[in-house]
Amino acid sequence: MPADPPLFSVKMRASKQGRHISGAERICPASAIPQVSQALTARALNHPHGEPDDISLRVQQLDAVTRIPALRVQSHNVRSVDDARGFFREFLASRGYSPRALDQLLSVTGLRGAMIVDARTGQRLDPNLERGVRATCMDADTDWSLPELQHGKQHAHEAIVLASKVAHAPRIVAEFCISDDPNYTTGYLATGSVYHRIPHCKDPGSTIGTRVFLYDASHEQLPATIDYIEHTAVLVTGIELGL
Ligand code: WAQ
Ligand code: MG
Repeated sequence: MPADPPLFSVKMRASKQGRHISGAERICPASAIPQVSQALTARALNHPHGEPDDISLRVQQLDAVTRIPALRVQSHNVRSVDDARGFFREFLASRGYSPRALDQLLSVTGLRGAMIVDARTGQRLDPNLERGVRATCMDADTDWSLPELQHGKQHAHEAIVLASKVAHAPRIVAEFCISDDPNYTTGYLATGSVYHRIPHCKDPGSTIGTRVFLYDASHEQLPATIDYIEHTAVLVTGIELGL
C-alpha cells in the first residue's frame, strides 16, 4: 500500500491596526494548499468585523496526524433561555459536578480561548486568565478530490470539529459552549461521544459567549491535557452534515 501523503497545516490570521479580526485553519495535502490558501484569504477579506490591513498565512508540514471519530449530534427541543440553562445545570447536578461551571459560562466573555474548569470544585485552572486555552491543529477529514462548497464561517460544522477534538483530550469530561456572535444563539454541551445541540442559549443580540472545558483529575496532569488541546494535530472523521 502506498504511504499516505504528508499533510500540512494552513493557518490564517487577520488583523486591522493591531486588532484581531479573524483566524482559521485547515489541514490538507500539498495538492490542496493553493485552494485552501485562496479560501482562507477570501474569508479574511470578507469578515463582518471589517477589512484587515494585515493577513498572515502560514503553511507547515505536520509530523503526525491522529484521526478521531466525530461526536454524534443530538438536537434538543429547548424553548427558552431558562430551559437551556436548566439543561446545563441538570447535567452538572447529575454528575455531582460544581454548579459554578455554569456561572463561569455565563459571566466570562472576551477570551480568545476556553476556560478549563475543575469539574468538582468549579475552580478555573488554565494559566492565562485573559486568554484561556485555544484548541488548534484540527480539521474535518475532507475528501480534497471533491470541490469544496463551503464559504465563510460554518458555526455548527466548525464547532463539531473543535468539540470532537476536545472530547478526546485526556481527562476532559465535558465542554459547554455559547457563541459570542450576537445573533448566534445555539450552543452545545459535549460529553462522552455526544454533541448535545441546544437552541436559545442566550437572547438574540447578547454579546456574551465563551467555552468551558470541564476537567476531572489531579492538577499535575493538566499540562498534558493543554498540550494535546493546543498542539496535537487531529482530523475528525464522519461529521454529520445537513444541520
Ligand atoms: N479554542 C478554545 N476556545 C475557543 C476557540 C478555540 N479554537 N475559538 C473560540 N473559543 C471560545 C472563545 O472564548 C469564544 O469567545 C467562544 O469560544 C465562542 O466562540 O451546533 O461560533 O467562535 O449550531 O463565537 C456553536 C455552534 C458555535 C452550535 C460556537 O463560537 C451549533 C461559536 P465562537
Ligand atoms: Mg464568535
